[in-house]
Amino acid sequence: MKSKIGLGKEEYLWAKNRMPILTNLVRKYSKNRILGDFNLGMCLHITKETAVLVMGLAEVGARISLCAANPLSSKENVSEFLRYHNSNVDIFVNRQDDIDSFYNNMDKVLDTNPQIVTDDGAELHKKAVYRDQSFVGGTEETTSGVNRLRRLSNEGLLSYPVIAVNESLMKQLLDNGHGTGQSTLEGIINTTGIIVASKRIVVCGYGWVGKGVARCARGLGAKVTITEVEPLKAMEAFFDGYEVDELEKLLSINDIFITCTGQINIIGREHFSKLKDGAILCNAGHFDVEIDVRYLDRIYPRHYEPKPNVTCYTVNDALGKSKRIYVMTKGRVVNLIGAEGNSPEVMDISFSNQFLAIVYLSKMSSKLANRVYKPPRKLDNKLARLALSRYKIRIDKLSQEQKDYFKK
Ligand code: RBV
Repeated sequence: MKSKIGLGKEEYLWAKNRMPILTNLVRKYSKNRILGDFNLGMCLHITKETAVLVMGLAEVGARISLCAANPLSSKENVSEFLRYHNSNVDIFVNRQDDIDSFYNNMDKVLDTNPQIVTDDGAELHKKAVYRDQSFVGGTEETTSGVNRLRRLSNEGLLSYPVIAVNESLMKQLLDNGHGTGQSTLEGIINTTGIIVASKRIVVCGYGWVGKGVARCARGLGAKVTITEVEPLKAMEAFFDGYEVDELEKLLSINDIFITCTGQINIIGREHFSKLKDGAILCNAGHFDVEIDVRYLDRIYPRHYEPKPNVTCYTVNDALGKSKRIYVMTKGRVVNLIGAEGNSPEVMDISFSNQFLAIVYLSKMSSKLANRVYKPPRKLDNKLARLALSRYKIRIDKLSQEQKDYFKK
């Protein structure tokens, strides 16, 4: 039987072979060890794709301390592989779902005095603020994290520059817009084994992630309805051909609810008893706050797990009739816990962005203010060209006459 380390290595290599953009960047920068002796603190989902990023950073000279961005998303084989395969990588990850050690591990990463921190969800950034700890700079991978960092920045609490990798258009298009949609449906299918075709699915939130989830669900044959609070996004969803309605009206007639909002209590105590028997609830947003699982656990302590990653609660409706509702992956990121997260091809773009942002900070941070920066469009264009050449797609060039016409 193969060891966990051996299996982790195979997964790492599988991902690496599908992440050529990042691998080429690493090759290019490893000659002069561009991050030579730089100390990086990282809080990311510990997946095979993250292993490719971390091993790449070690190859260009960095020393890395890594902890998990979610108490349930770490892939054990991968963390075992990282633990034993690179002396430049320290990995702090414990038994799954142990919330105390999850946060303690962030402290352990910060205790190593990193010069640059990379986060997914801004928990590490937030902890650094509490600890009054500063860095050369930081990066942030996800929408919820960037929103938090902007709040910290507005309150004048940010003491170092942060590059919001999430706001690169390439990241939003591919990772948020396509990757998460597919991996969310994978999470639901892997975990429950249901057929999606014919199901009535509600997608709460029509941002980048909601759009991708809705598209994938519709592509698999579901009847999709969107809920929104922003009129422009609701109009967009309507003209993309979806039903749009208030959640309250949808509770009793839909089979699956997927939250993609970044907000709290999207499906809360006032909703559970109105759901139909057998309804499935899951969350694709970064934090486990969108479905009020804490309320369910408190009020229905006799819940049980009919299968891994599915919790069944029996609730009574207004007429006293009991029904079962199923919450997936404890209301946490269904795409990373129920499946493997976004595909290596998608993470190739996201993590190339991270890699370039870290290299940029290592050289340029003294020229930056203590605020949140959007990656420059120039970088997006560069990554788009690299991605097009990876897929052997050629595009046209403007003629001189056309360039002159634009100047007029
Ligand atoms: N995400 N990482 C993976 N396979 O490592 N999959 C998804 C992976 C990131 C993604 O970039 C998103 O912004 C974030 O997880 C949400 O926490």
